[in-house]
Amino acid sequence: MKRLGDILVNKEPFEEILMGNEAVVRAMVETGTKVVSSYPGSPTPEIATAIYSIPKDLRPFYFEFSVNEKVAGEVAFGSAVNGNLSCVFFKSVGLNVALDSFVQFGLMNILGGLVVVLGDDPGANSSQNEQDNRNVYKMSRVTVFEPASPKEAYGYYIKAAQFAAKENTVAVLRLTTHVCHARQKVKFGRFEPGSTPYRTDFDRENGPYIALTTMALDMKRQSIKKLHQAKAYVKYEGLNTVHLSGDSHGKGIITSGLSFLSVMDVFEISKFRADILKLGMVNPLEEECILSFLKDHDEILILEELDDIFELQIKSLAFDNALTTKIIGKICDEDYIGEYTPDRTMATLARTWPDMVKMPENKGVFPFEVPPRPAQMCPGCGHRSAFSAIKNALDKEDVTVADIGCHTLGYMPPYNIGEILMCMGASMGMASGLALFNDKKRVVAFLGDSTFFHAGLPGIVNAVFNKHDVTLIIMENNTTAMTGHQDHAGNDIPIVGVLKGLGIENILSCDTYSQAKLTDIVKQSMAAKGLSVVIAKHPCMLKFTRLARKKSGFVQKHISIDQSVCNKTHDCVARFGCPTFVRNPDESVDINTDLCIGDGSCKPSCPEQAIGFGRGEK
Ligand SMILES: Cc1ncc(C[n+]2csc(CCOP(=O)(O)OP(=O)(O)O)c2C)c(N)n1
Repeated sequence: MKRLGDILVNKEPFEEILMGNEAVVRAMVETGTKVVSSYPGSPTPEIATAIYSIPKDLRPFYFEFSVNEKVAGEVAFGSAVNGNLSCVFFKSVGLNVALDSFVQFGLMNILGGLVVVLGDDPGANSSQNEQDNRNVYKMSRVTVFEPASPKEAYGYYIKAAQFAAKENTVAVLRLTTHVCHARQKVKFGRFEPGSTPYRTDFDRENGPYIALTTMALDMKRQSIKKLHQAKAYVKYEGLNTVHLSGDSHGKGIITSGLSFLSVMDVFEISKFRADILKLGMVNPLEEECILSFLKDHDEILILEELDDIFELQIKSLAFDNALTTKIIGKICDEDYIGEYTPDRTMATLARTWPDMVKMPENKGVFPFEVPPRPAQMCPGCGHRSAFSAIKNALDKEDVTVADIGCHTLGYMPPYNIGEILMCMGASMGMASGLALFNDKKRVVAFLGDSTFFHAGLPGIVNAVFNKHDVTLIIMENNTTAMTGHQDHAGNDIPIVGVLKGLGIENILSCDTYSQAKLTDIVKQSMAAKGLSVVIAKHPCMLKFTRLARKKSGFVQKHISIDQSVCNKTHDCVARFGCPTFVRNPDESVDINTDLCIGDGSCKPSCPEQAIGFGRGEK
């Protein structure tokens, strides 16, 4: 079988089953995208995995993980005003970080063209909220393409790139979780290596590039004009498509993206039919096709996940044109929440047209039972050892402030550390606020090492500058673990050096497996005034063991329990909480050797010292 990296740079057209995220990379290759940047986040990190699968000497573009989404966007933009077709990709909430720059993109004359691939996450499958970024696109006056499948993700990237390059502007490719992760057979086109050189043509004459005073208003006029061009483009390319059923009884559905596929799934198992207008460009809305669809139907259901973005625009369009078509949108609070799965879509159709659509009795459209899988730290995770040790340093009334990353899981039993969580890098600022006028409770903030560079630094600088009394614990595992082990700036820039450079004097650090020492230094740190920092280090063991297993001569170690010593206090299960431990009905404890990585981090958890390595192991 051919490797993904080779497939992605194939010169000849080919057909292959690829994930949506992978198909997007092939589109980058074919369109001559020259600079790509990102900060990792689900549902888009597999785009980077696919890029890395292409050997560096064959990769036809430059790729970097930037320190955060804002910088990533600026890098891609800078290269695009140099004349290159560029791309930045990140997750839904990444747009909040990038926003200060993102709102300016539409104002600029972007010589080469810029594509922003944005992974929205209806259902908050892997995000702290399920924000609908379509709200932002309208404000930012950007053109947005929304595919429903991997095949369309590939095709729409190409369209977005063509439009952006033609109009010297920015275009967004709006992906959602299942479009990113679905697999589909896709027909790919030709790739001509070397046909697009890197360009460095920035010239201020191509501007204005200084978005100030009256120039900002002229630039806004330009951005409005480009939206008109977008409407012409979508019409010309036929990206908004009408699917006639021939049996619709005057009923129509306006939808886009994954909701379109859910309607098709419902059609497959029911006799109900309606005509569909599928919007391929979701900002701006091209009014002509919508108006003619409205005029051709008596009743229209607008089926859109999350917010009522289409609904409000389409209702106002109908009002302005004095149309009498009945338009049905969201009717209750729940309609704004979660993914429009086939089940959910069928229920919505049955609610809208009860005479024509019936929900199957007692079961959904797809009656699969998926067992719940609560998140948990991996066996050997250094964060577990850290929380186990830090818990011993905390008093009941101390306040612990979480941040985003694998270490967020400290909020779960048995540790219950991290009582408030907002977004990346927010722990330090929140902790500072919590510490104000607070003599009774000590405040401890947590921060991952990737997040330290991403958005953590301003909060730390603020705490130094304003002399806040907080203990910050940096959970240093040398990787961006939760999103799949991407490198970050901390791999080259020592965090301790940065902290010292900020004038922080009270910095202690230790390996998290040295639990007694860690408890001790956290206590010391919490006794200090001002900002004190503990660096709790241990490499991510999932990454470490994966690499170790690939080395020749690797021998898998295991932990064993000396049953003659174990007195069933269950500290290993109840206080340390490694999933490797199995508590038997007779109260004895065993090791699940399929999970155990034999690192020994659990040994200090047993007061009887019943935990040791397997026979002959150290
Ligand atoms: C603004 C934003 N960008 C990206 C993400 C995705 N994300 C969730 S956890 C995480 C990793 C954080 O890494 P680190 O701080 O090193 O903590 P670790 O997971 O390694 O413990 C990322 C990037 C996010 N939630 N928000």
